[in-house]
Formats: sequence, C-alpha cells, structure tokens
Amino acid sequence: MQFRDLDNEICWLSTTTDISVAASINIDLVVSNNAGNFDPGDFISVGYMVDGVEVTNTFLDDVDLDASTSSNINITGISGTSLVLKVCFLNNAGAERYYLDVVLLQTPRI
Ligand SMILES: [Ca+2]
Ligand SMILES: [Ca+2]
Repeated sequence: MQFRDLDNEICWLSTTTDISVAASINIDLVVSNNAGNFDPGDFISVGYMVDGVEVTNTFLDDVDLDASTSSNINITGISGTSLVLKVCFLNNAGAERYYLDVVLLQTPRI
C-alpha cells in the first residue's frame, strides 16, 4: 500500500484476528519511504490493539524517516483475545511517499 500527500493522519487497521488460542503472537511488518526530505510533523506510527487496548510499538518521525528508507518492525509476545494492527501515517506533499509492504502474524516456533 502506498500513502502519499495525505495532509491528515490516515490509519490502516487490520481486520480483527482472534488470537485466544495462541500462546503468543509475533507481528512482522515493513514500512518504507521514498526518502522525500521529510519535515517535522511527518510520521509513521506502528502499533496494535489487544482487546481494545492500544499500544504504539514504533514511532518514526521525520528524522527517522530521513535516516532510513525502510524499517523492519518485529513485535513479539502478544497475547490476549482479539488483535487489530494499527499503522498510522502523515505526510503532506506529493513527493512524500510511504509504503506498508509486508504484514505477517505468526505464532513463534517452539
Ligand atoms: Ca512533509
Ligand atoms: Ca498536500
């Protein structure tokens, strides 16, 4: 998915996943950008909601985005009943592009 010239915060929400049968869940995803000279206020925020409680795992501000064009986010040890991924984006120019490339939920191997 590509996110370009949003002007307001836009959040991608996954469908709700029942994780009650899993001992724990890991999330892997990749967010990237086109190194478009980001400005204060531009961000990508990666988090999730377990049983309705929201957690922000990673917040990438303009300095972070300028420093690296791709971030692998690995979140481990989630447990609960329902899981929704929530990834939010804000940029405001046509030259600024974000991408959400890979989303993987898995139970760790024993
Ligand atoms: Ca900007
Ligand atoms: Ca704009």
